[in-house]
Amino acid sequence: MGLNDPRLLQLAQKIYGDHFARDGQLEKEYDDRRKKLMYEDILYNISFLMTAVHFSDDKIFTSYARWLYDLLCNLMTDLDRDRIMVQMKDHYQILSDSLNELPDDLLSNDEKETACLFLQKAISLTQEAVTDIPLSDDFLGNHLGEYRKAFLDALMRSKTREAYAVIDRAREQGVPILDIYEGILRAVMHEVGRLWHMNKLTIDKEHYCSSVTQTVMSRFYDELFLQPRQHLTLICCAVGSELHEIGGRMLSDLFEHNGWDTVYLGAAVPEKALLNAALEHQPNLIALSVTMPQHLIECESLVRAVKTQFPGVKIAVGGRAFKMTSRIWEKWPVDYYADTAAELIEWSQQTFRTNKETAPDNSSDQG
Ligand code: B12
Repeated sequence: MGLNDPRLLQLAQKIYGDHFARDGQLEKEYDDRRKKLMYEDILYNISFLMTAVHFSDDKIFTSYARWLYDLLCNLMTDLDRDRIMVQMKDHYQILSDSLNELPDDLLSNDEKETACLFLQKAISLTQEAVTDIPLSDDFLGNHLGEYRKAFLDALMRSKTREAYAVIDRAREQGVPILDIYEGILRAVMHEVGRLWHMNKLTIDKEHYCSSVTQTVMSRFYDELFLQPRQHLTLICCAVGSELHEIGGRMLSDLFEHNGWDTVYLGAAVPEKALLNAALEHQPNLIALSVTMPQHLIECESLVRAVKTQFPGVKIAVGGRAFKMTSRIWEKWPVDYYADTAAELIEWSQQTFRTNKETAPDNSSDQG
């Protein structure tokens, strides 16, 4: 078995051609530099495979396949891990299908069989590697860790139905909606952000994770909107040109689940629009969400405008941006800051119950 044999170069050229013929996307994803590197990699792959077969040691090939997958994920950060997996899987399959074309003096029939076996192992481990990423320490260290991991794994592999099934299972197994929202979905989205920051996840995958998370939440709407009413109104939104809106939406949904009437205005709400909404809906509480610190200036202006025009309305602020400050909310006329929706709900239960109990009951005077 000669690694420098010209027939191996021919094999590499065939594999290269077959791969482009099989997968129309490659032409768009690979510029000339990538094409050159791909061809070189095919030669490397063949030589590692031949070496592994020579020693009858699959690890020589599989450990290389794992290393190569990680390398490609780190180099081609415009492509998702699952897309790179598909490319590698196709490559190993085409290589496997092409081995028969090699003459026996280069690779005997037994060796071809062994090579095919090693290639199937490389395919399996590359498929598994899509979700094999170091996660942050506290991500799994909680009773909801198993659901978090399964939901994130499904998202990483773009398996929407599987992602839904994980959350359905959690609900069936008695996990309360509050824990599904703040214990699973929030934790997964924060992990998604960390993975994006570490270049382990593309922007389009981050968008996909956001949209699936939002549709998962909307699947609870029948349950959320059927709770007994408390006759209290919440307006919630994300301020400035803030596009991060899942946190605000989550908070609003959880208030609805607690019997509040909620008016959720979504992302990037201008000051005037919020003030109009406050006039129309006469809320008891306005919750403002800020994720990017550059929207804090608009948030402060909004807080002051609301307090001036609607002095009786309580205002709460929250979101990631506040965690990046030295407790800036203490300098603003806000009634409450909280890290989670659960904390704000608890505070509201105390605050508005007390208000109701201490409020003068004028009903008999009017009778
Ligand atoms: C999803 C996401 C997006 C989506 C948003 C989609 C959508 N429809 O909302 C998209 C793709 C649009 C996006 C865009 C960007 N993003 Co982004 N994004 C995220 C990500 C991964 C998750 C956000 C999320 O949904 N979290 C889940 C919710 C449930 O959690 P939460 O927002 O923290 O809300 C909870 C609490 O904070 C609290 N809370 C929230 N609001 C309020 C309000 C009150 C009153 C209270 C009491 C509590 C409260 O309760 C909520 C429930 O527990 C974060 C990572 C992260 N750590 O958050 C990055 C992240 C916020 N994004 C980041 C960046 C850099 C960007 C972009 C600039 C670039 C990019 N990634 O594409 C743009 C900027 C867009 C813009 N103009 O605003 C950075 C910000 C870094 C920084 N320096 O601040 C992060 C942290 C990613 C990272 N690790 O670097 N992003």
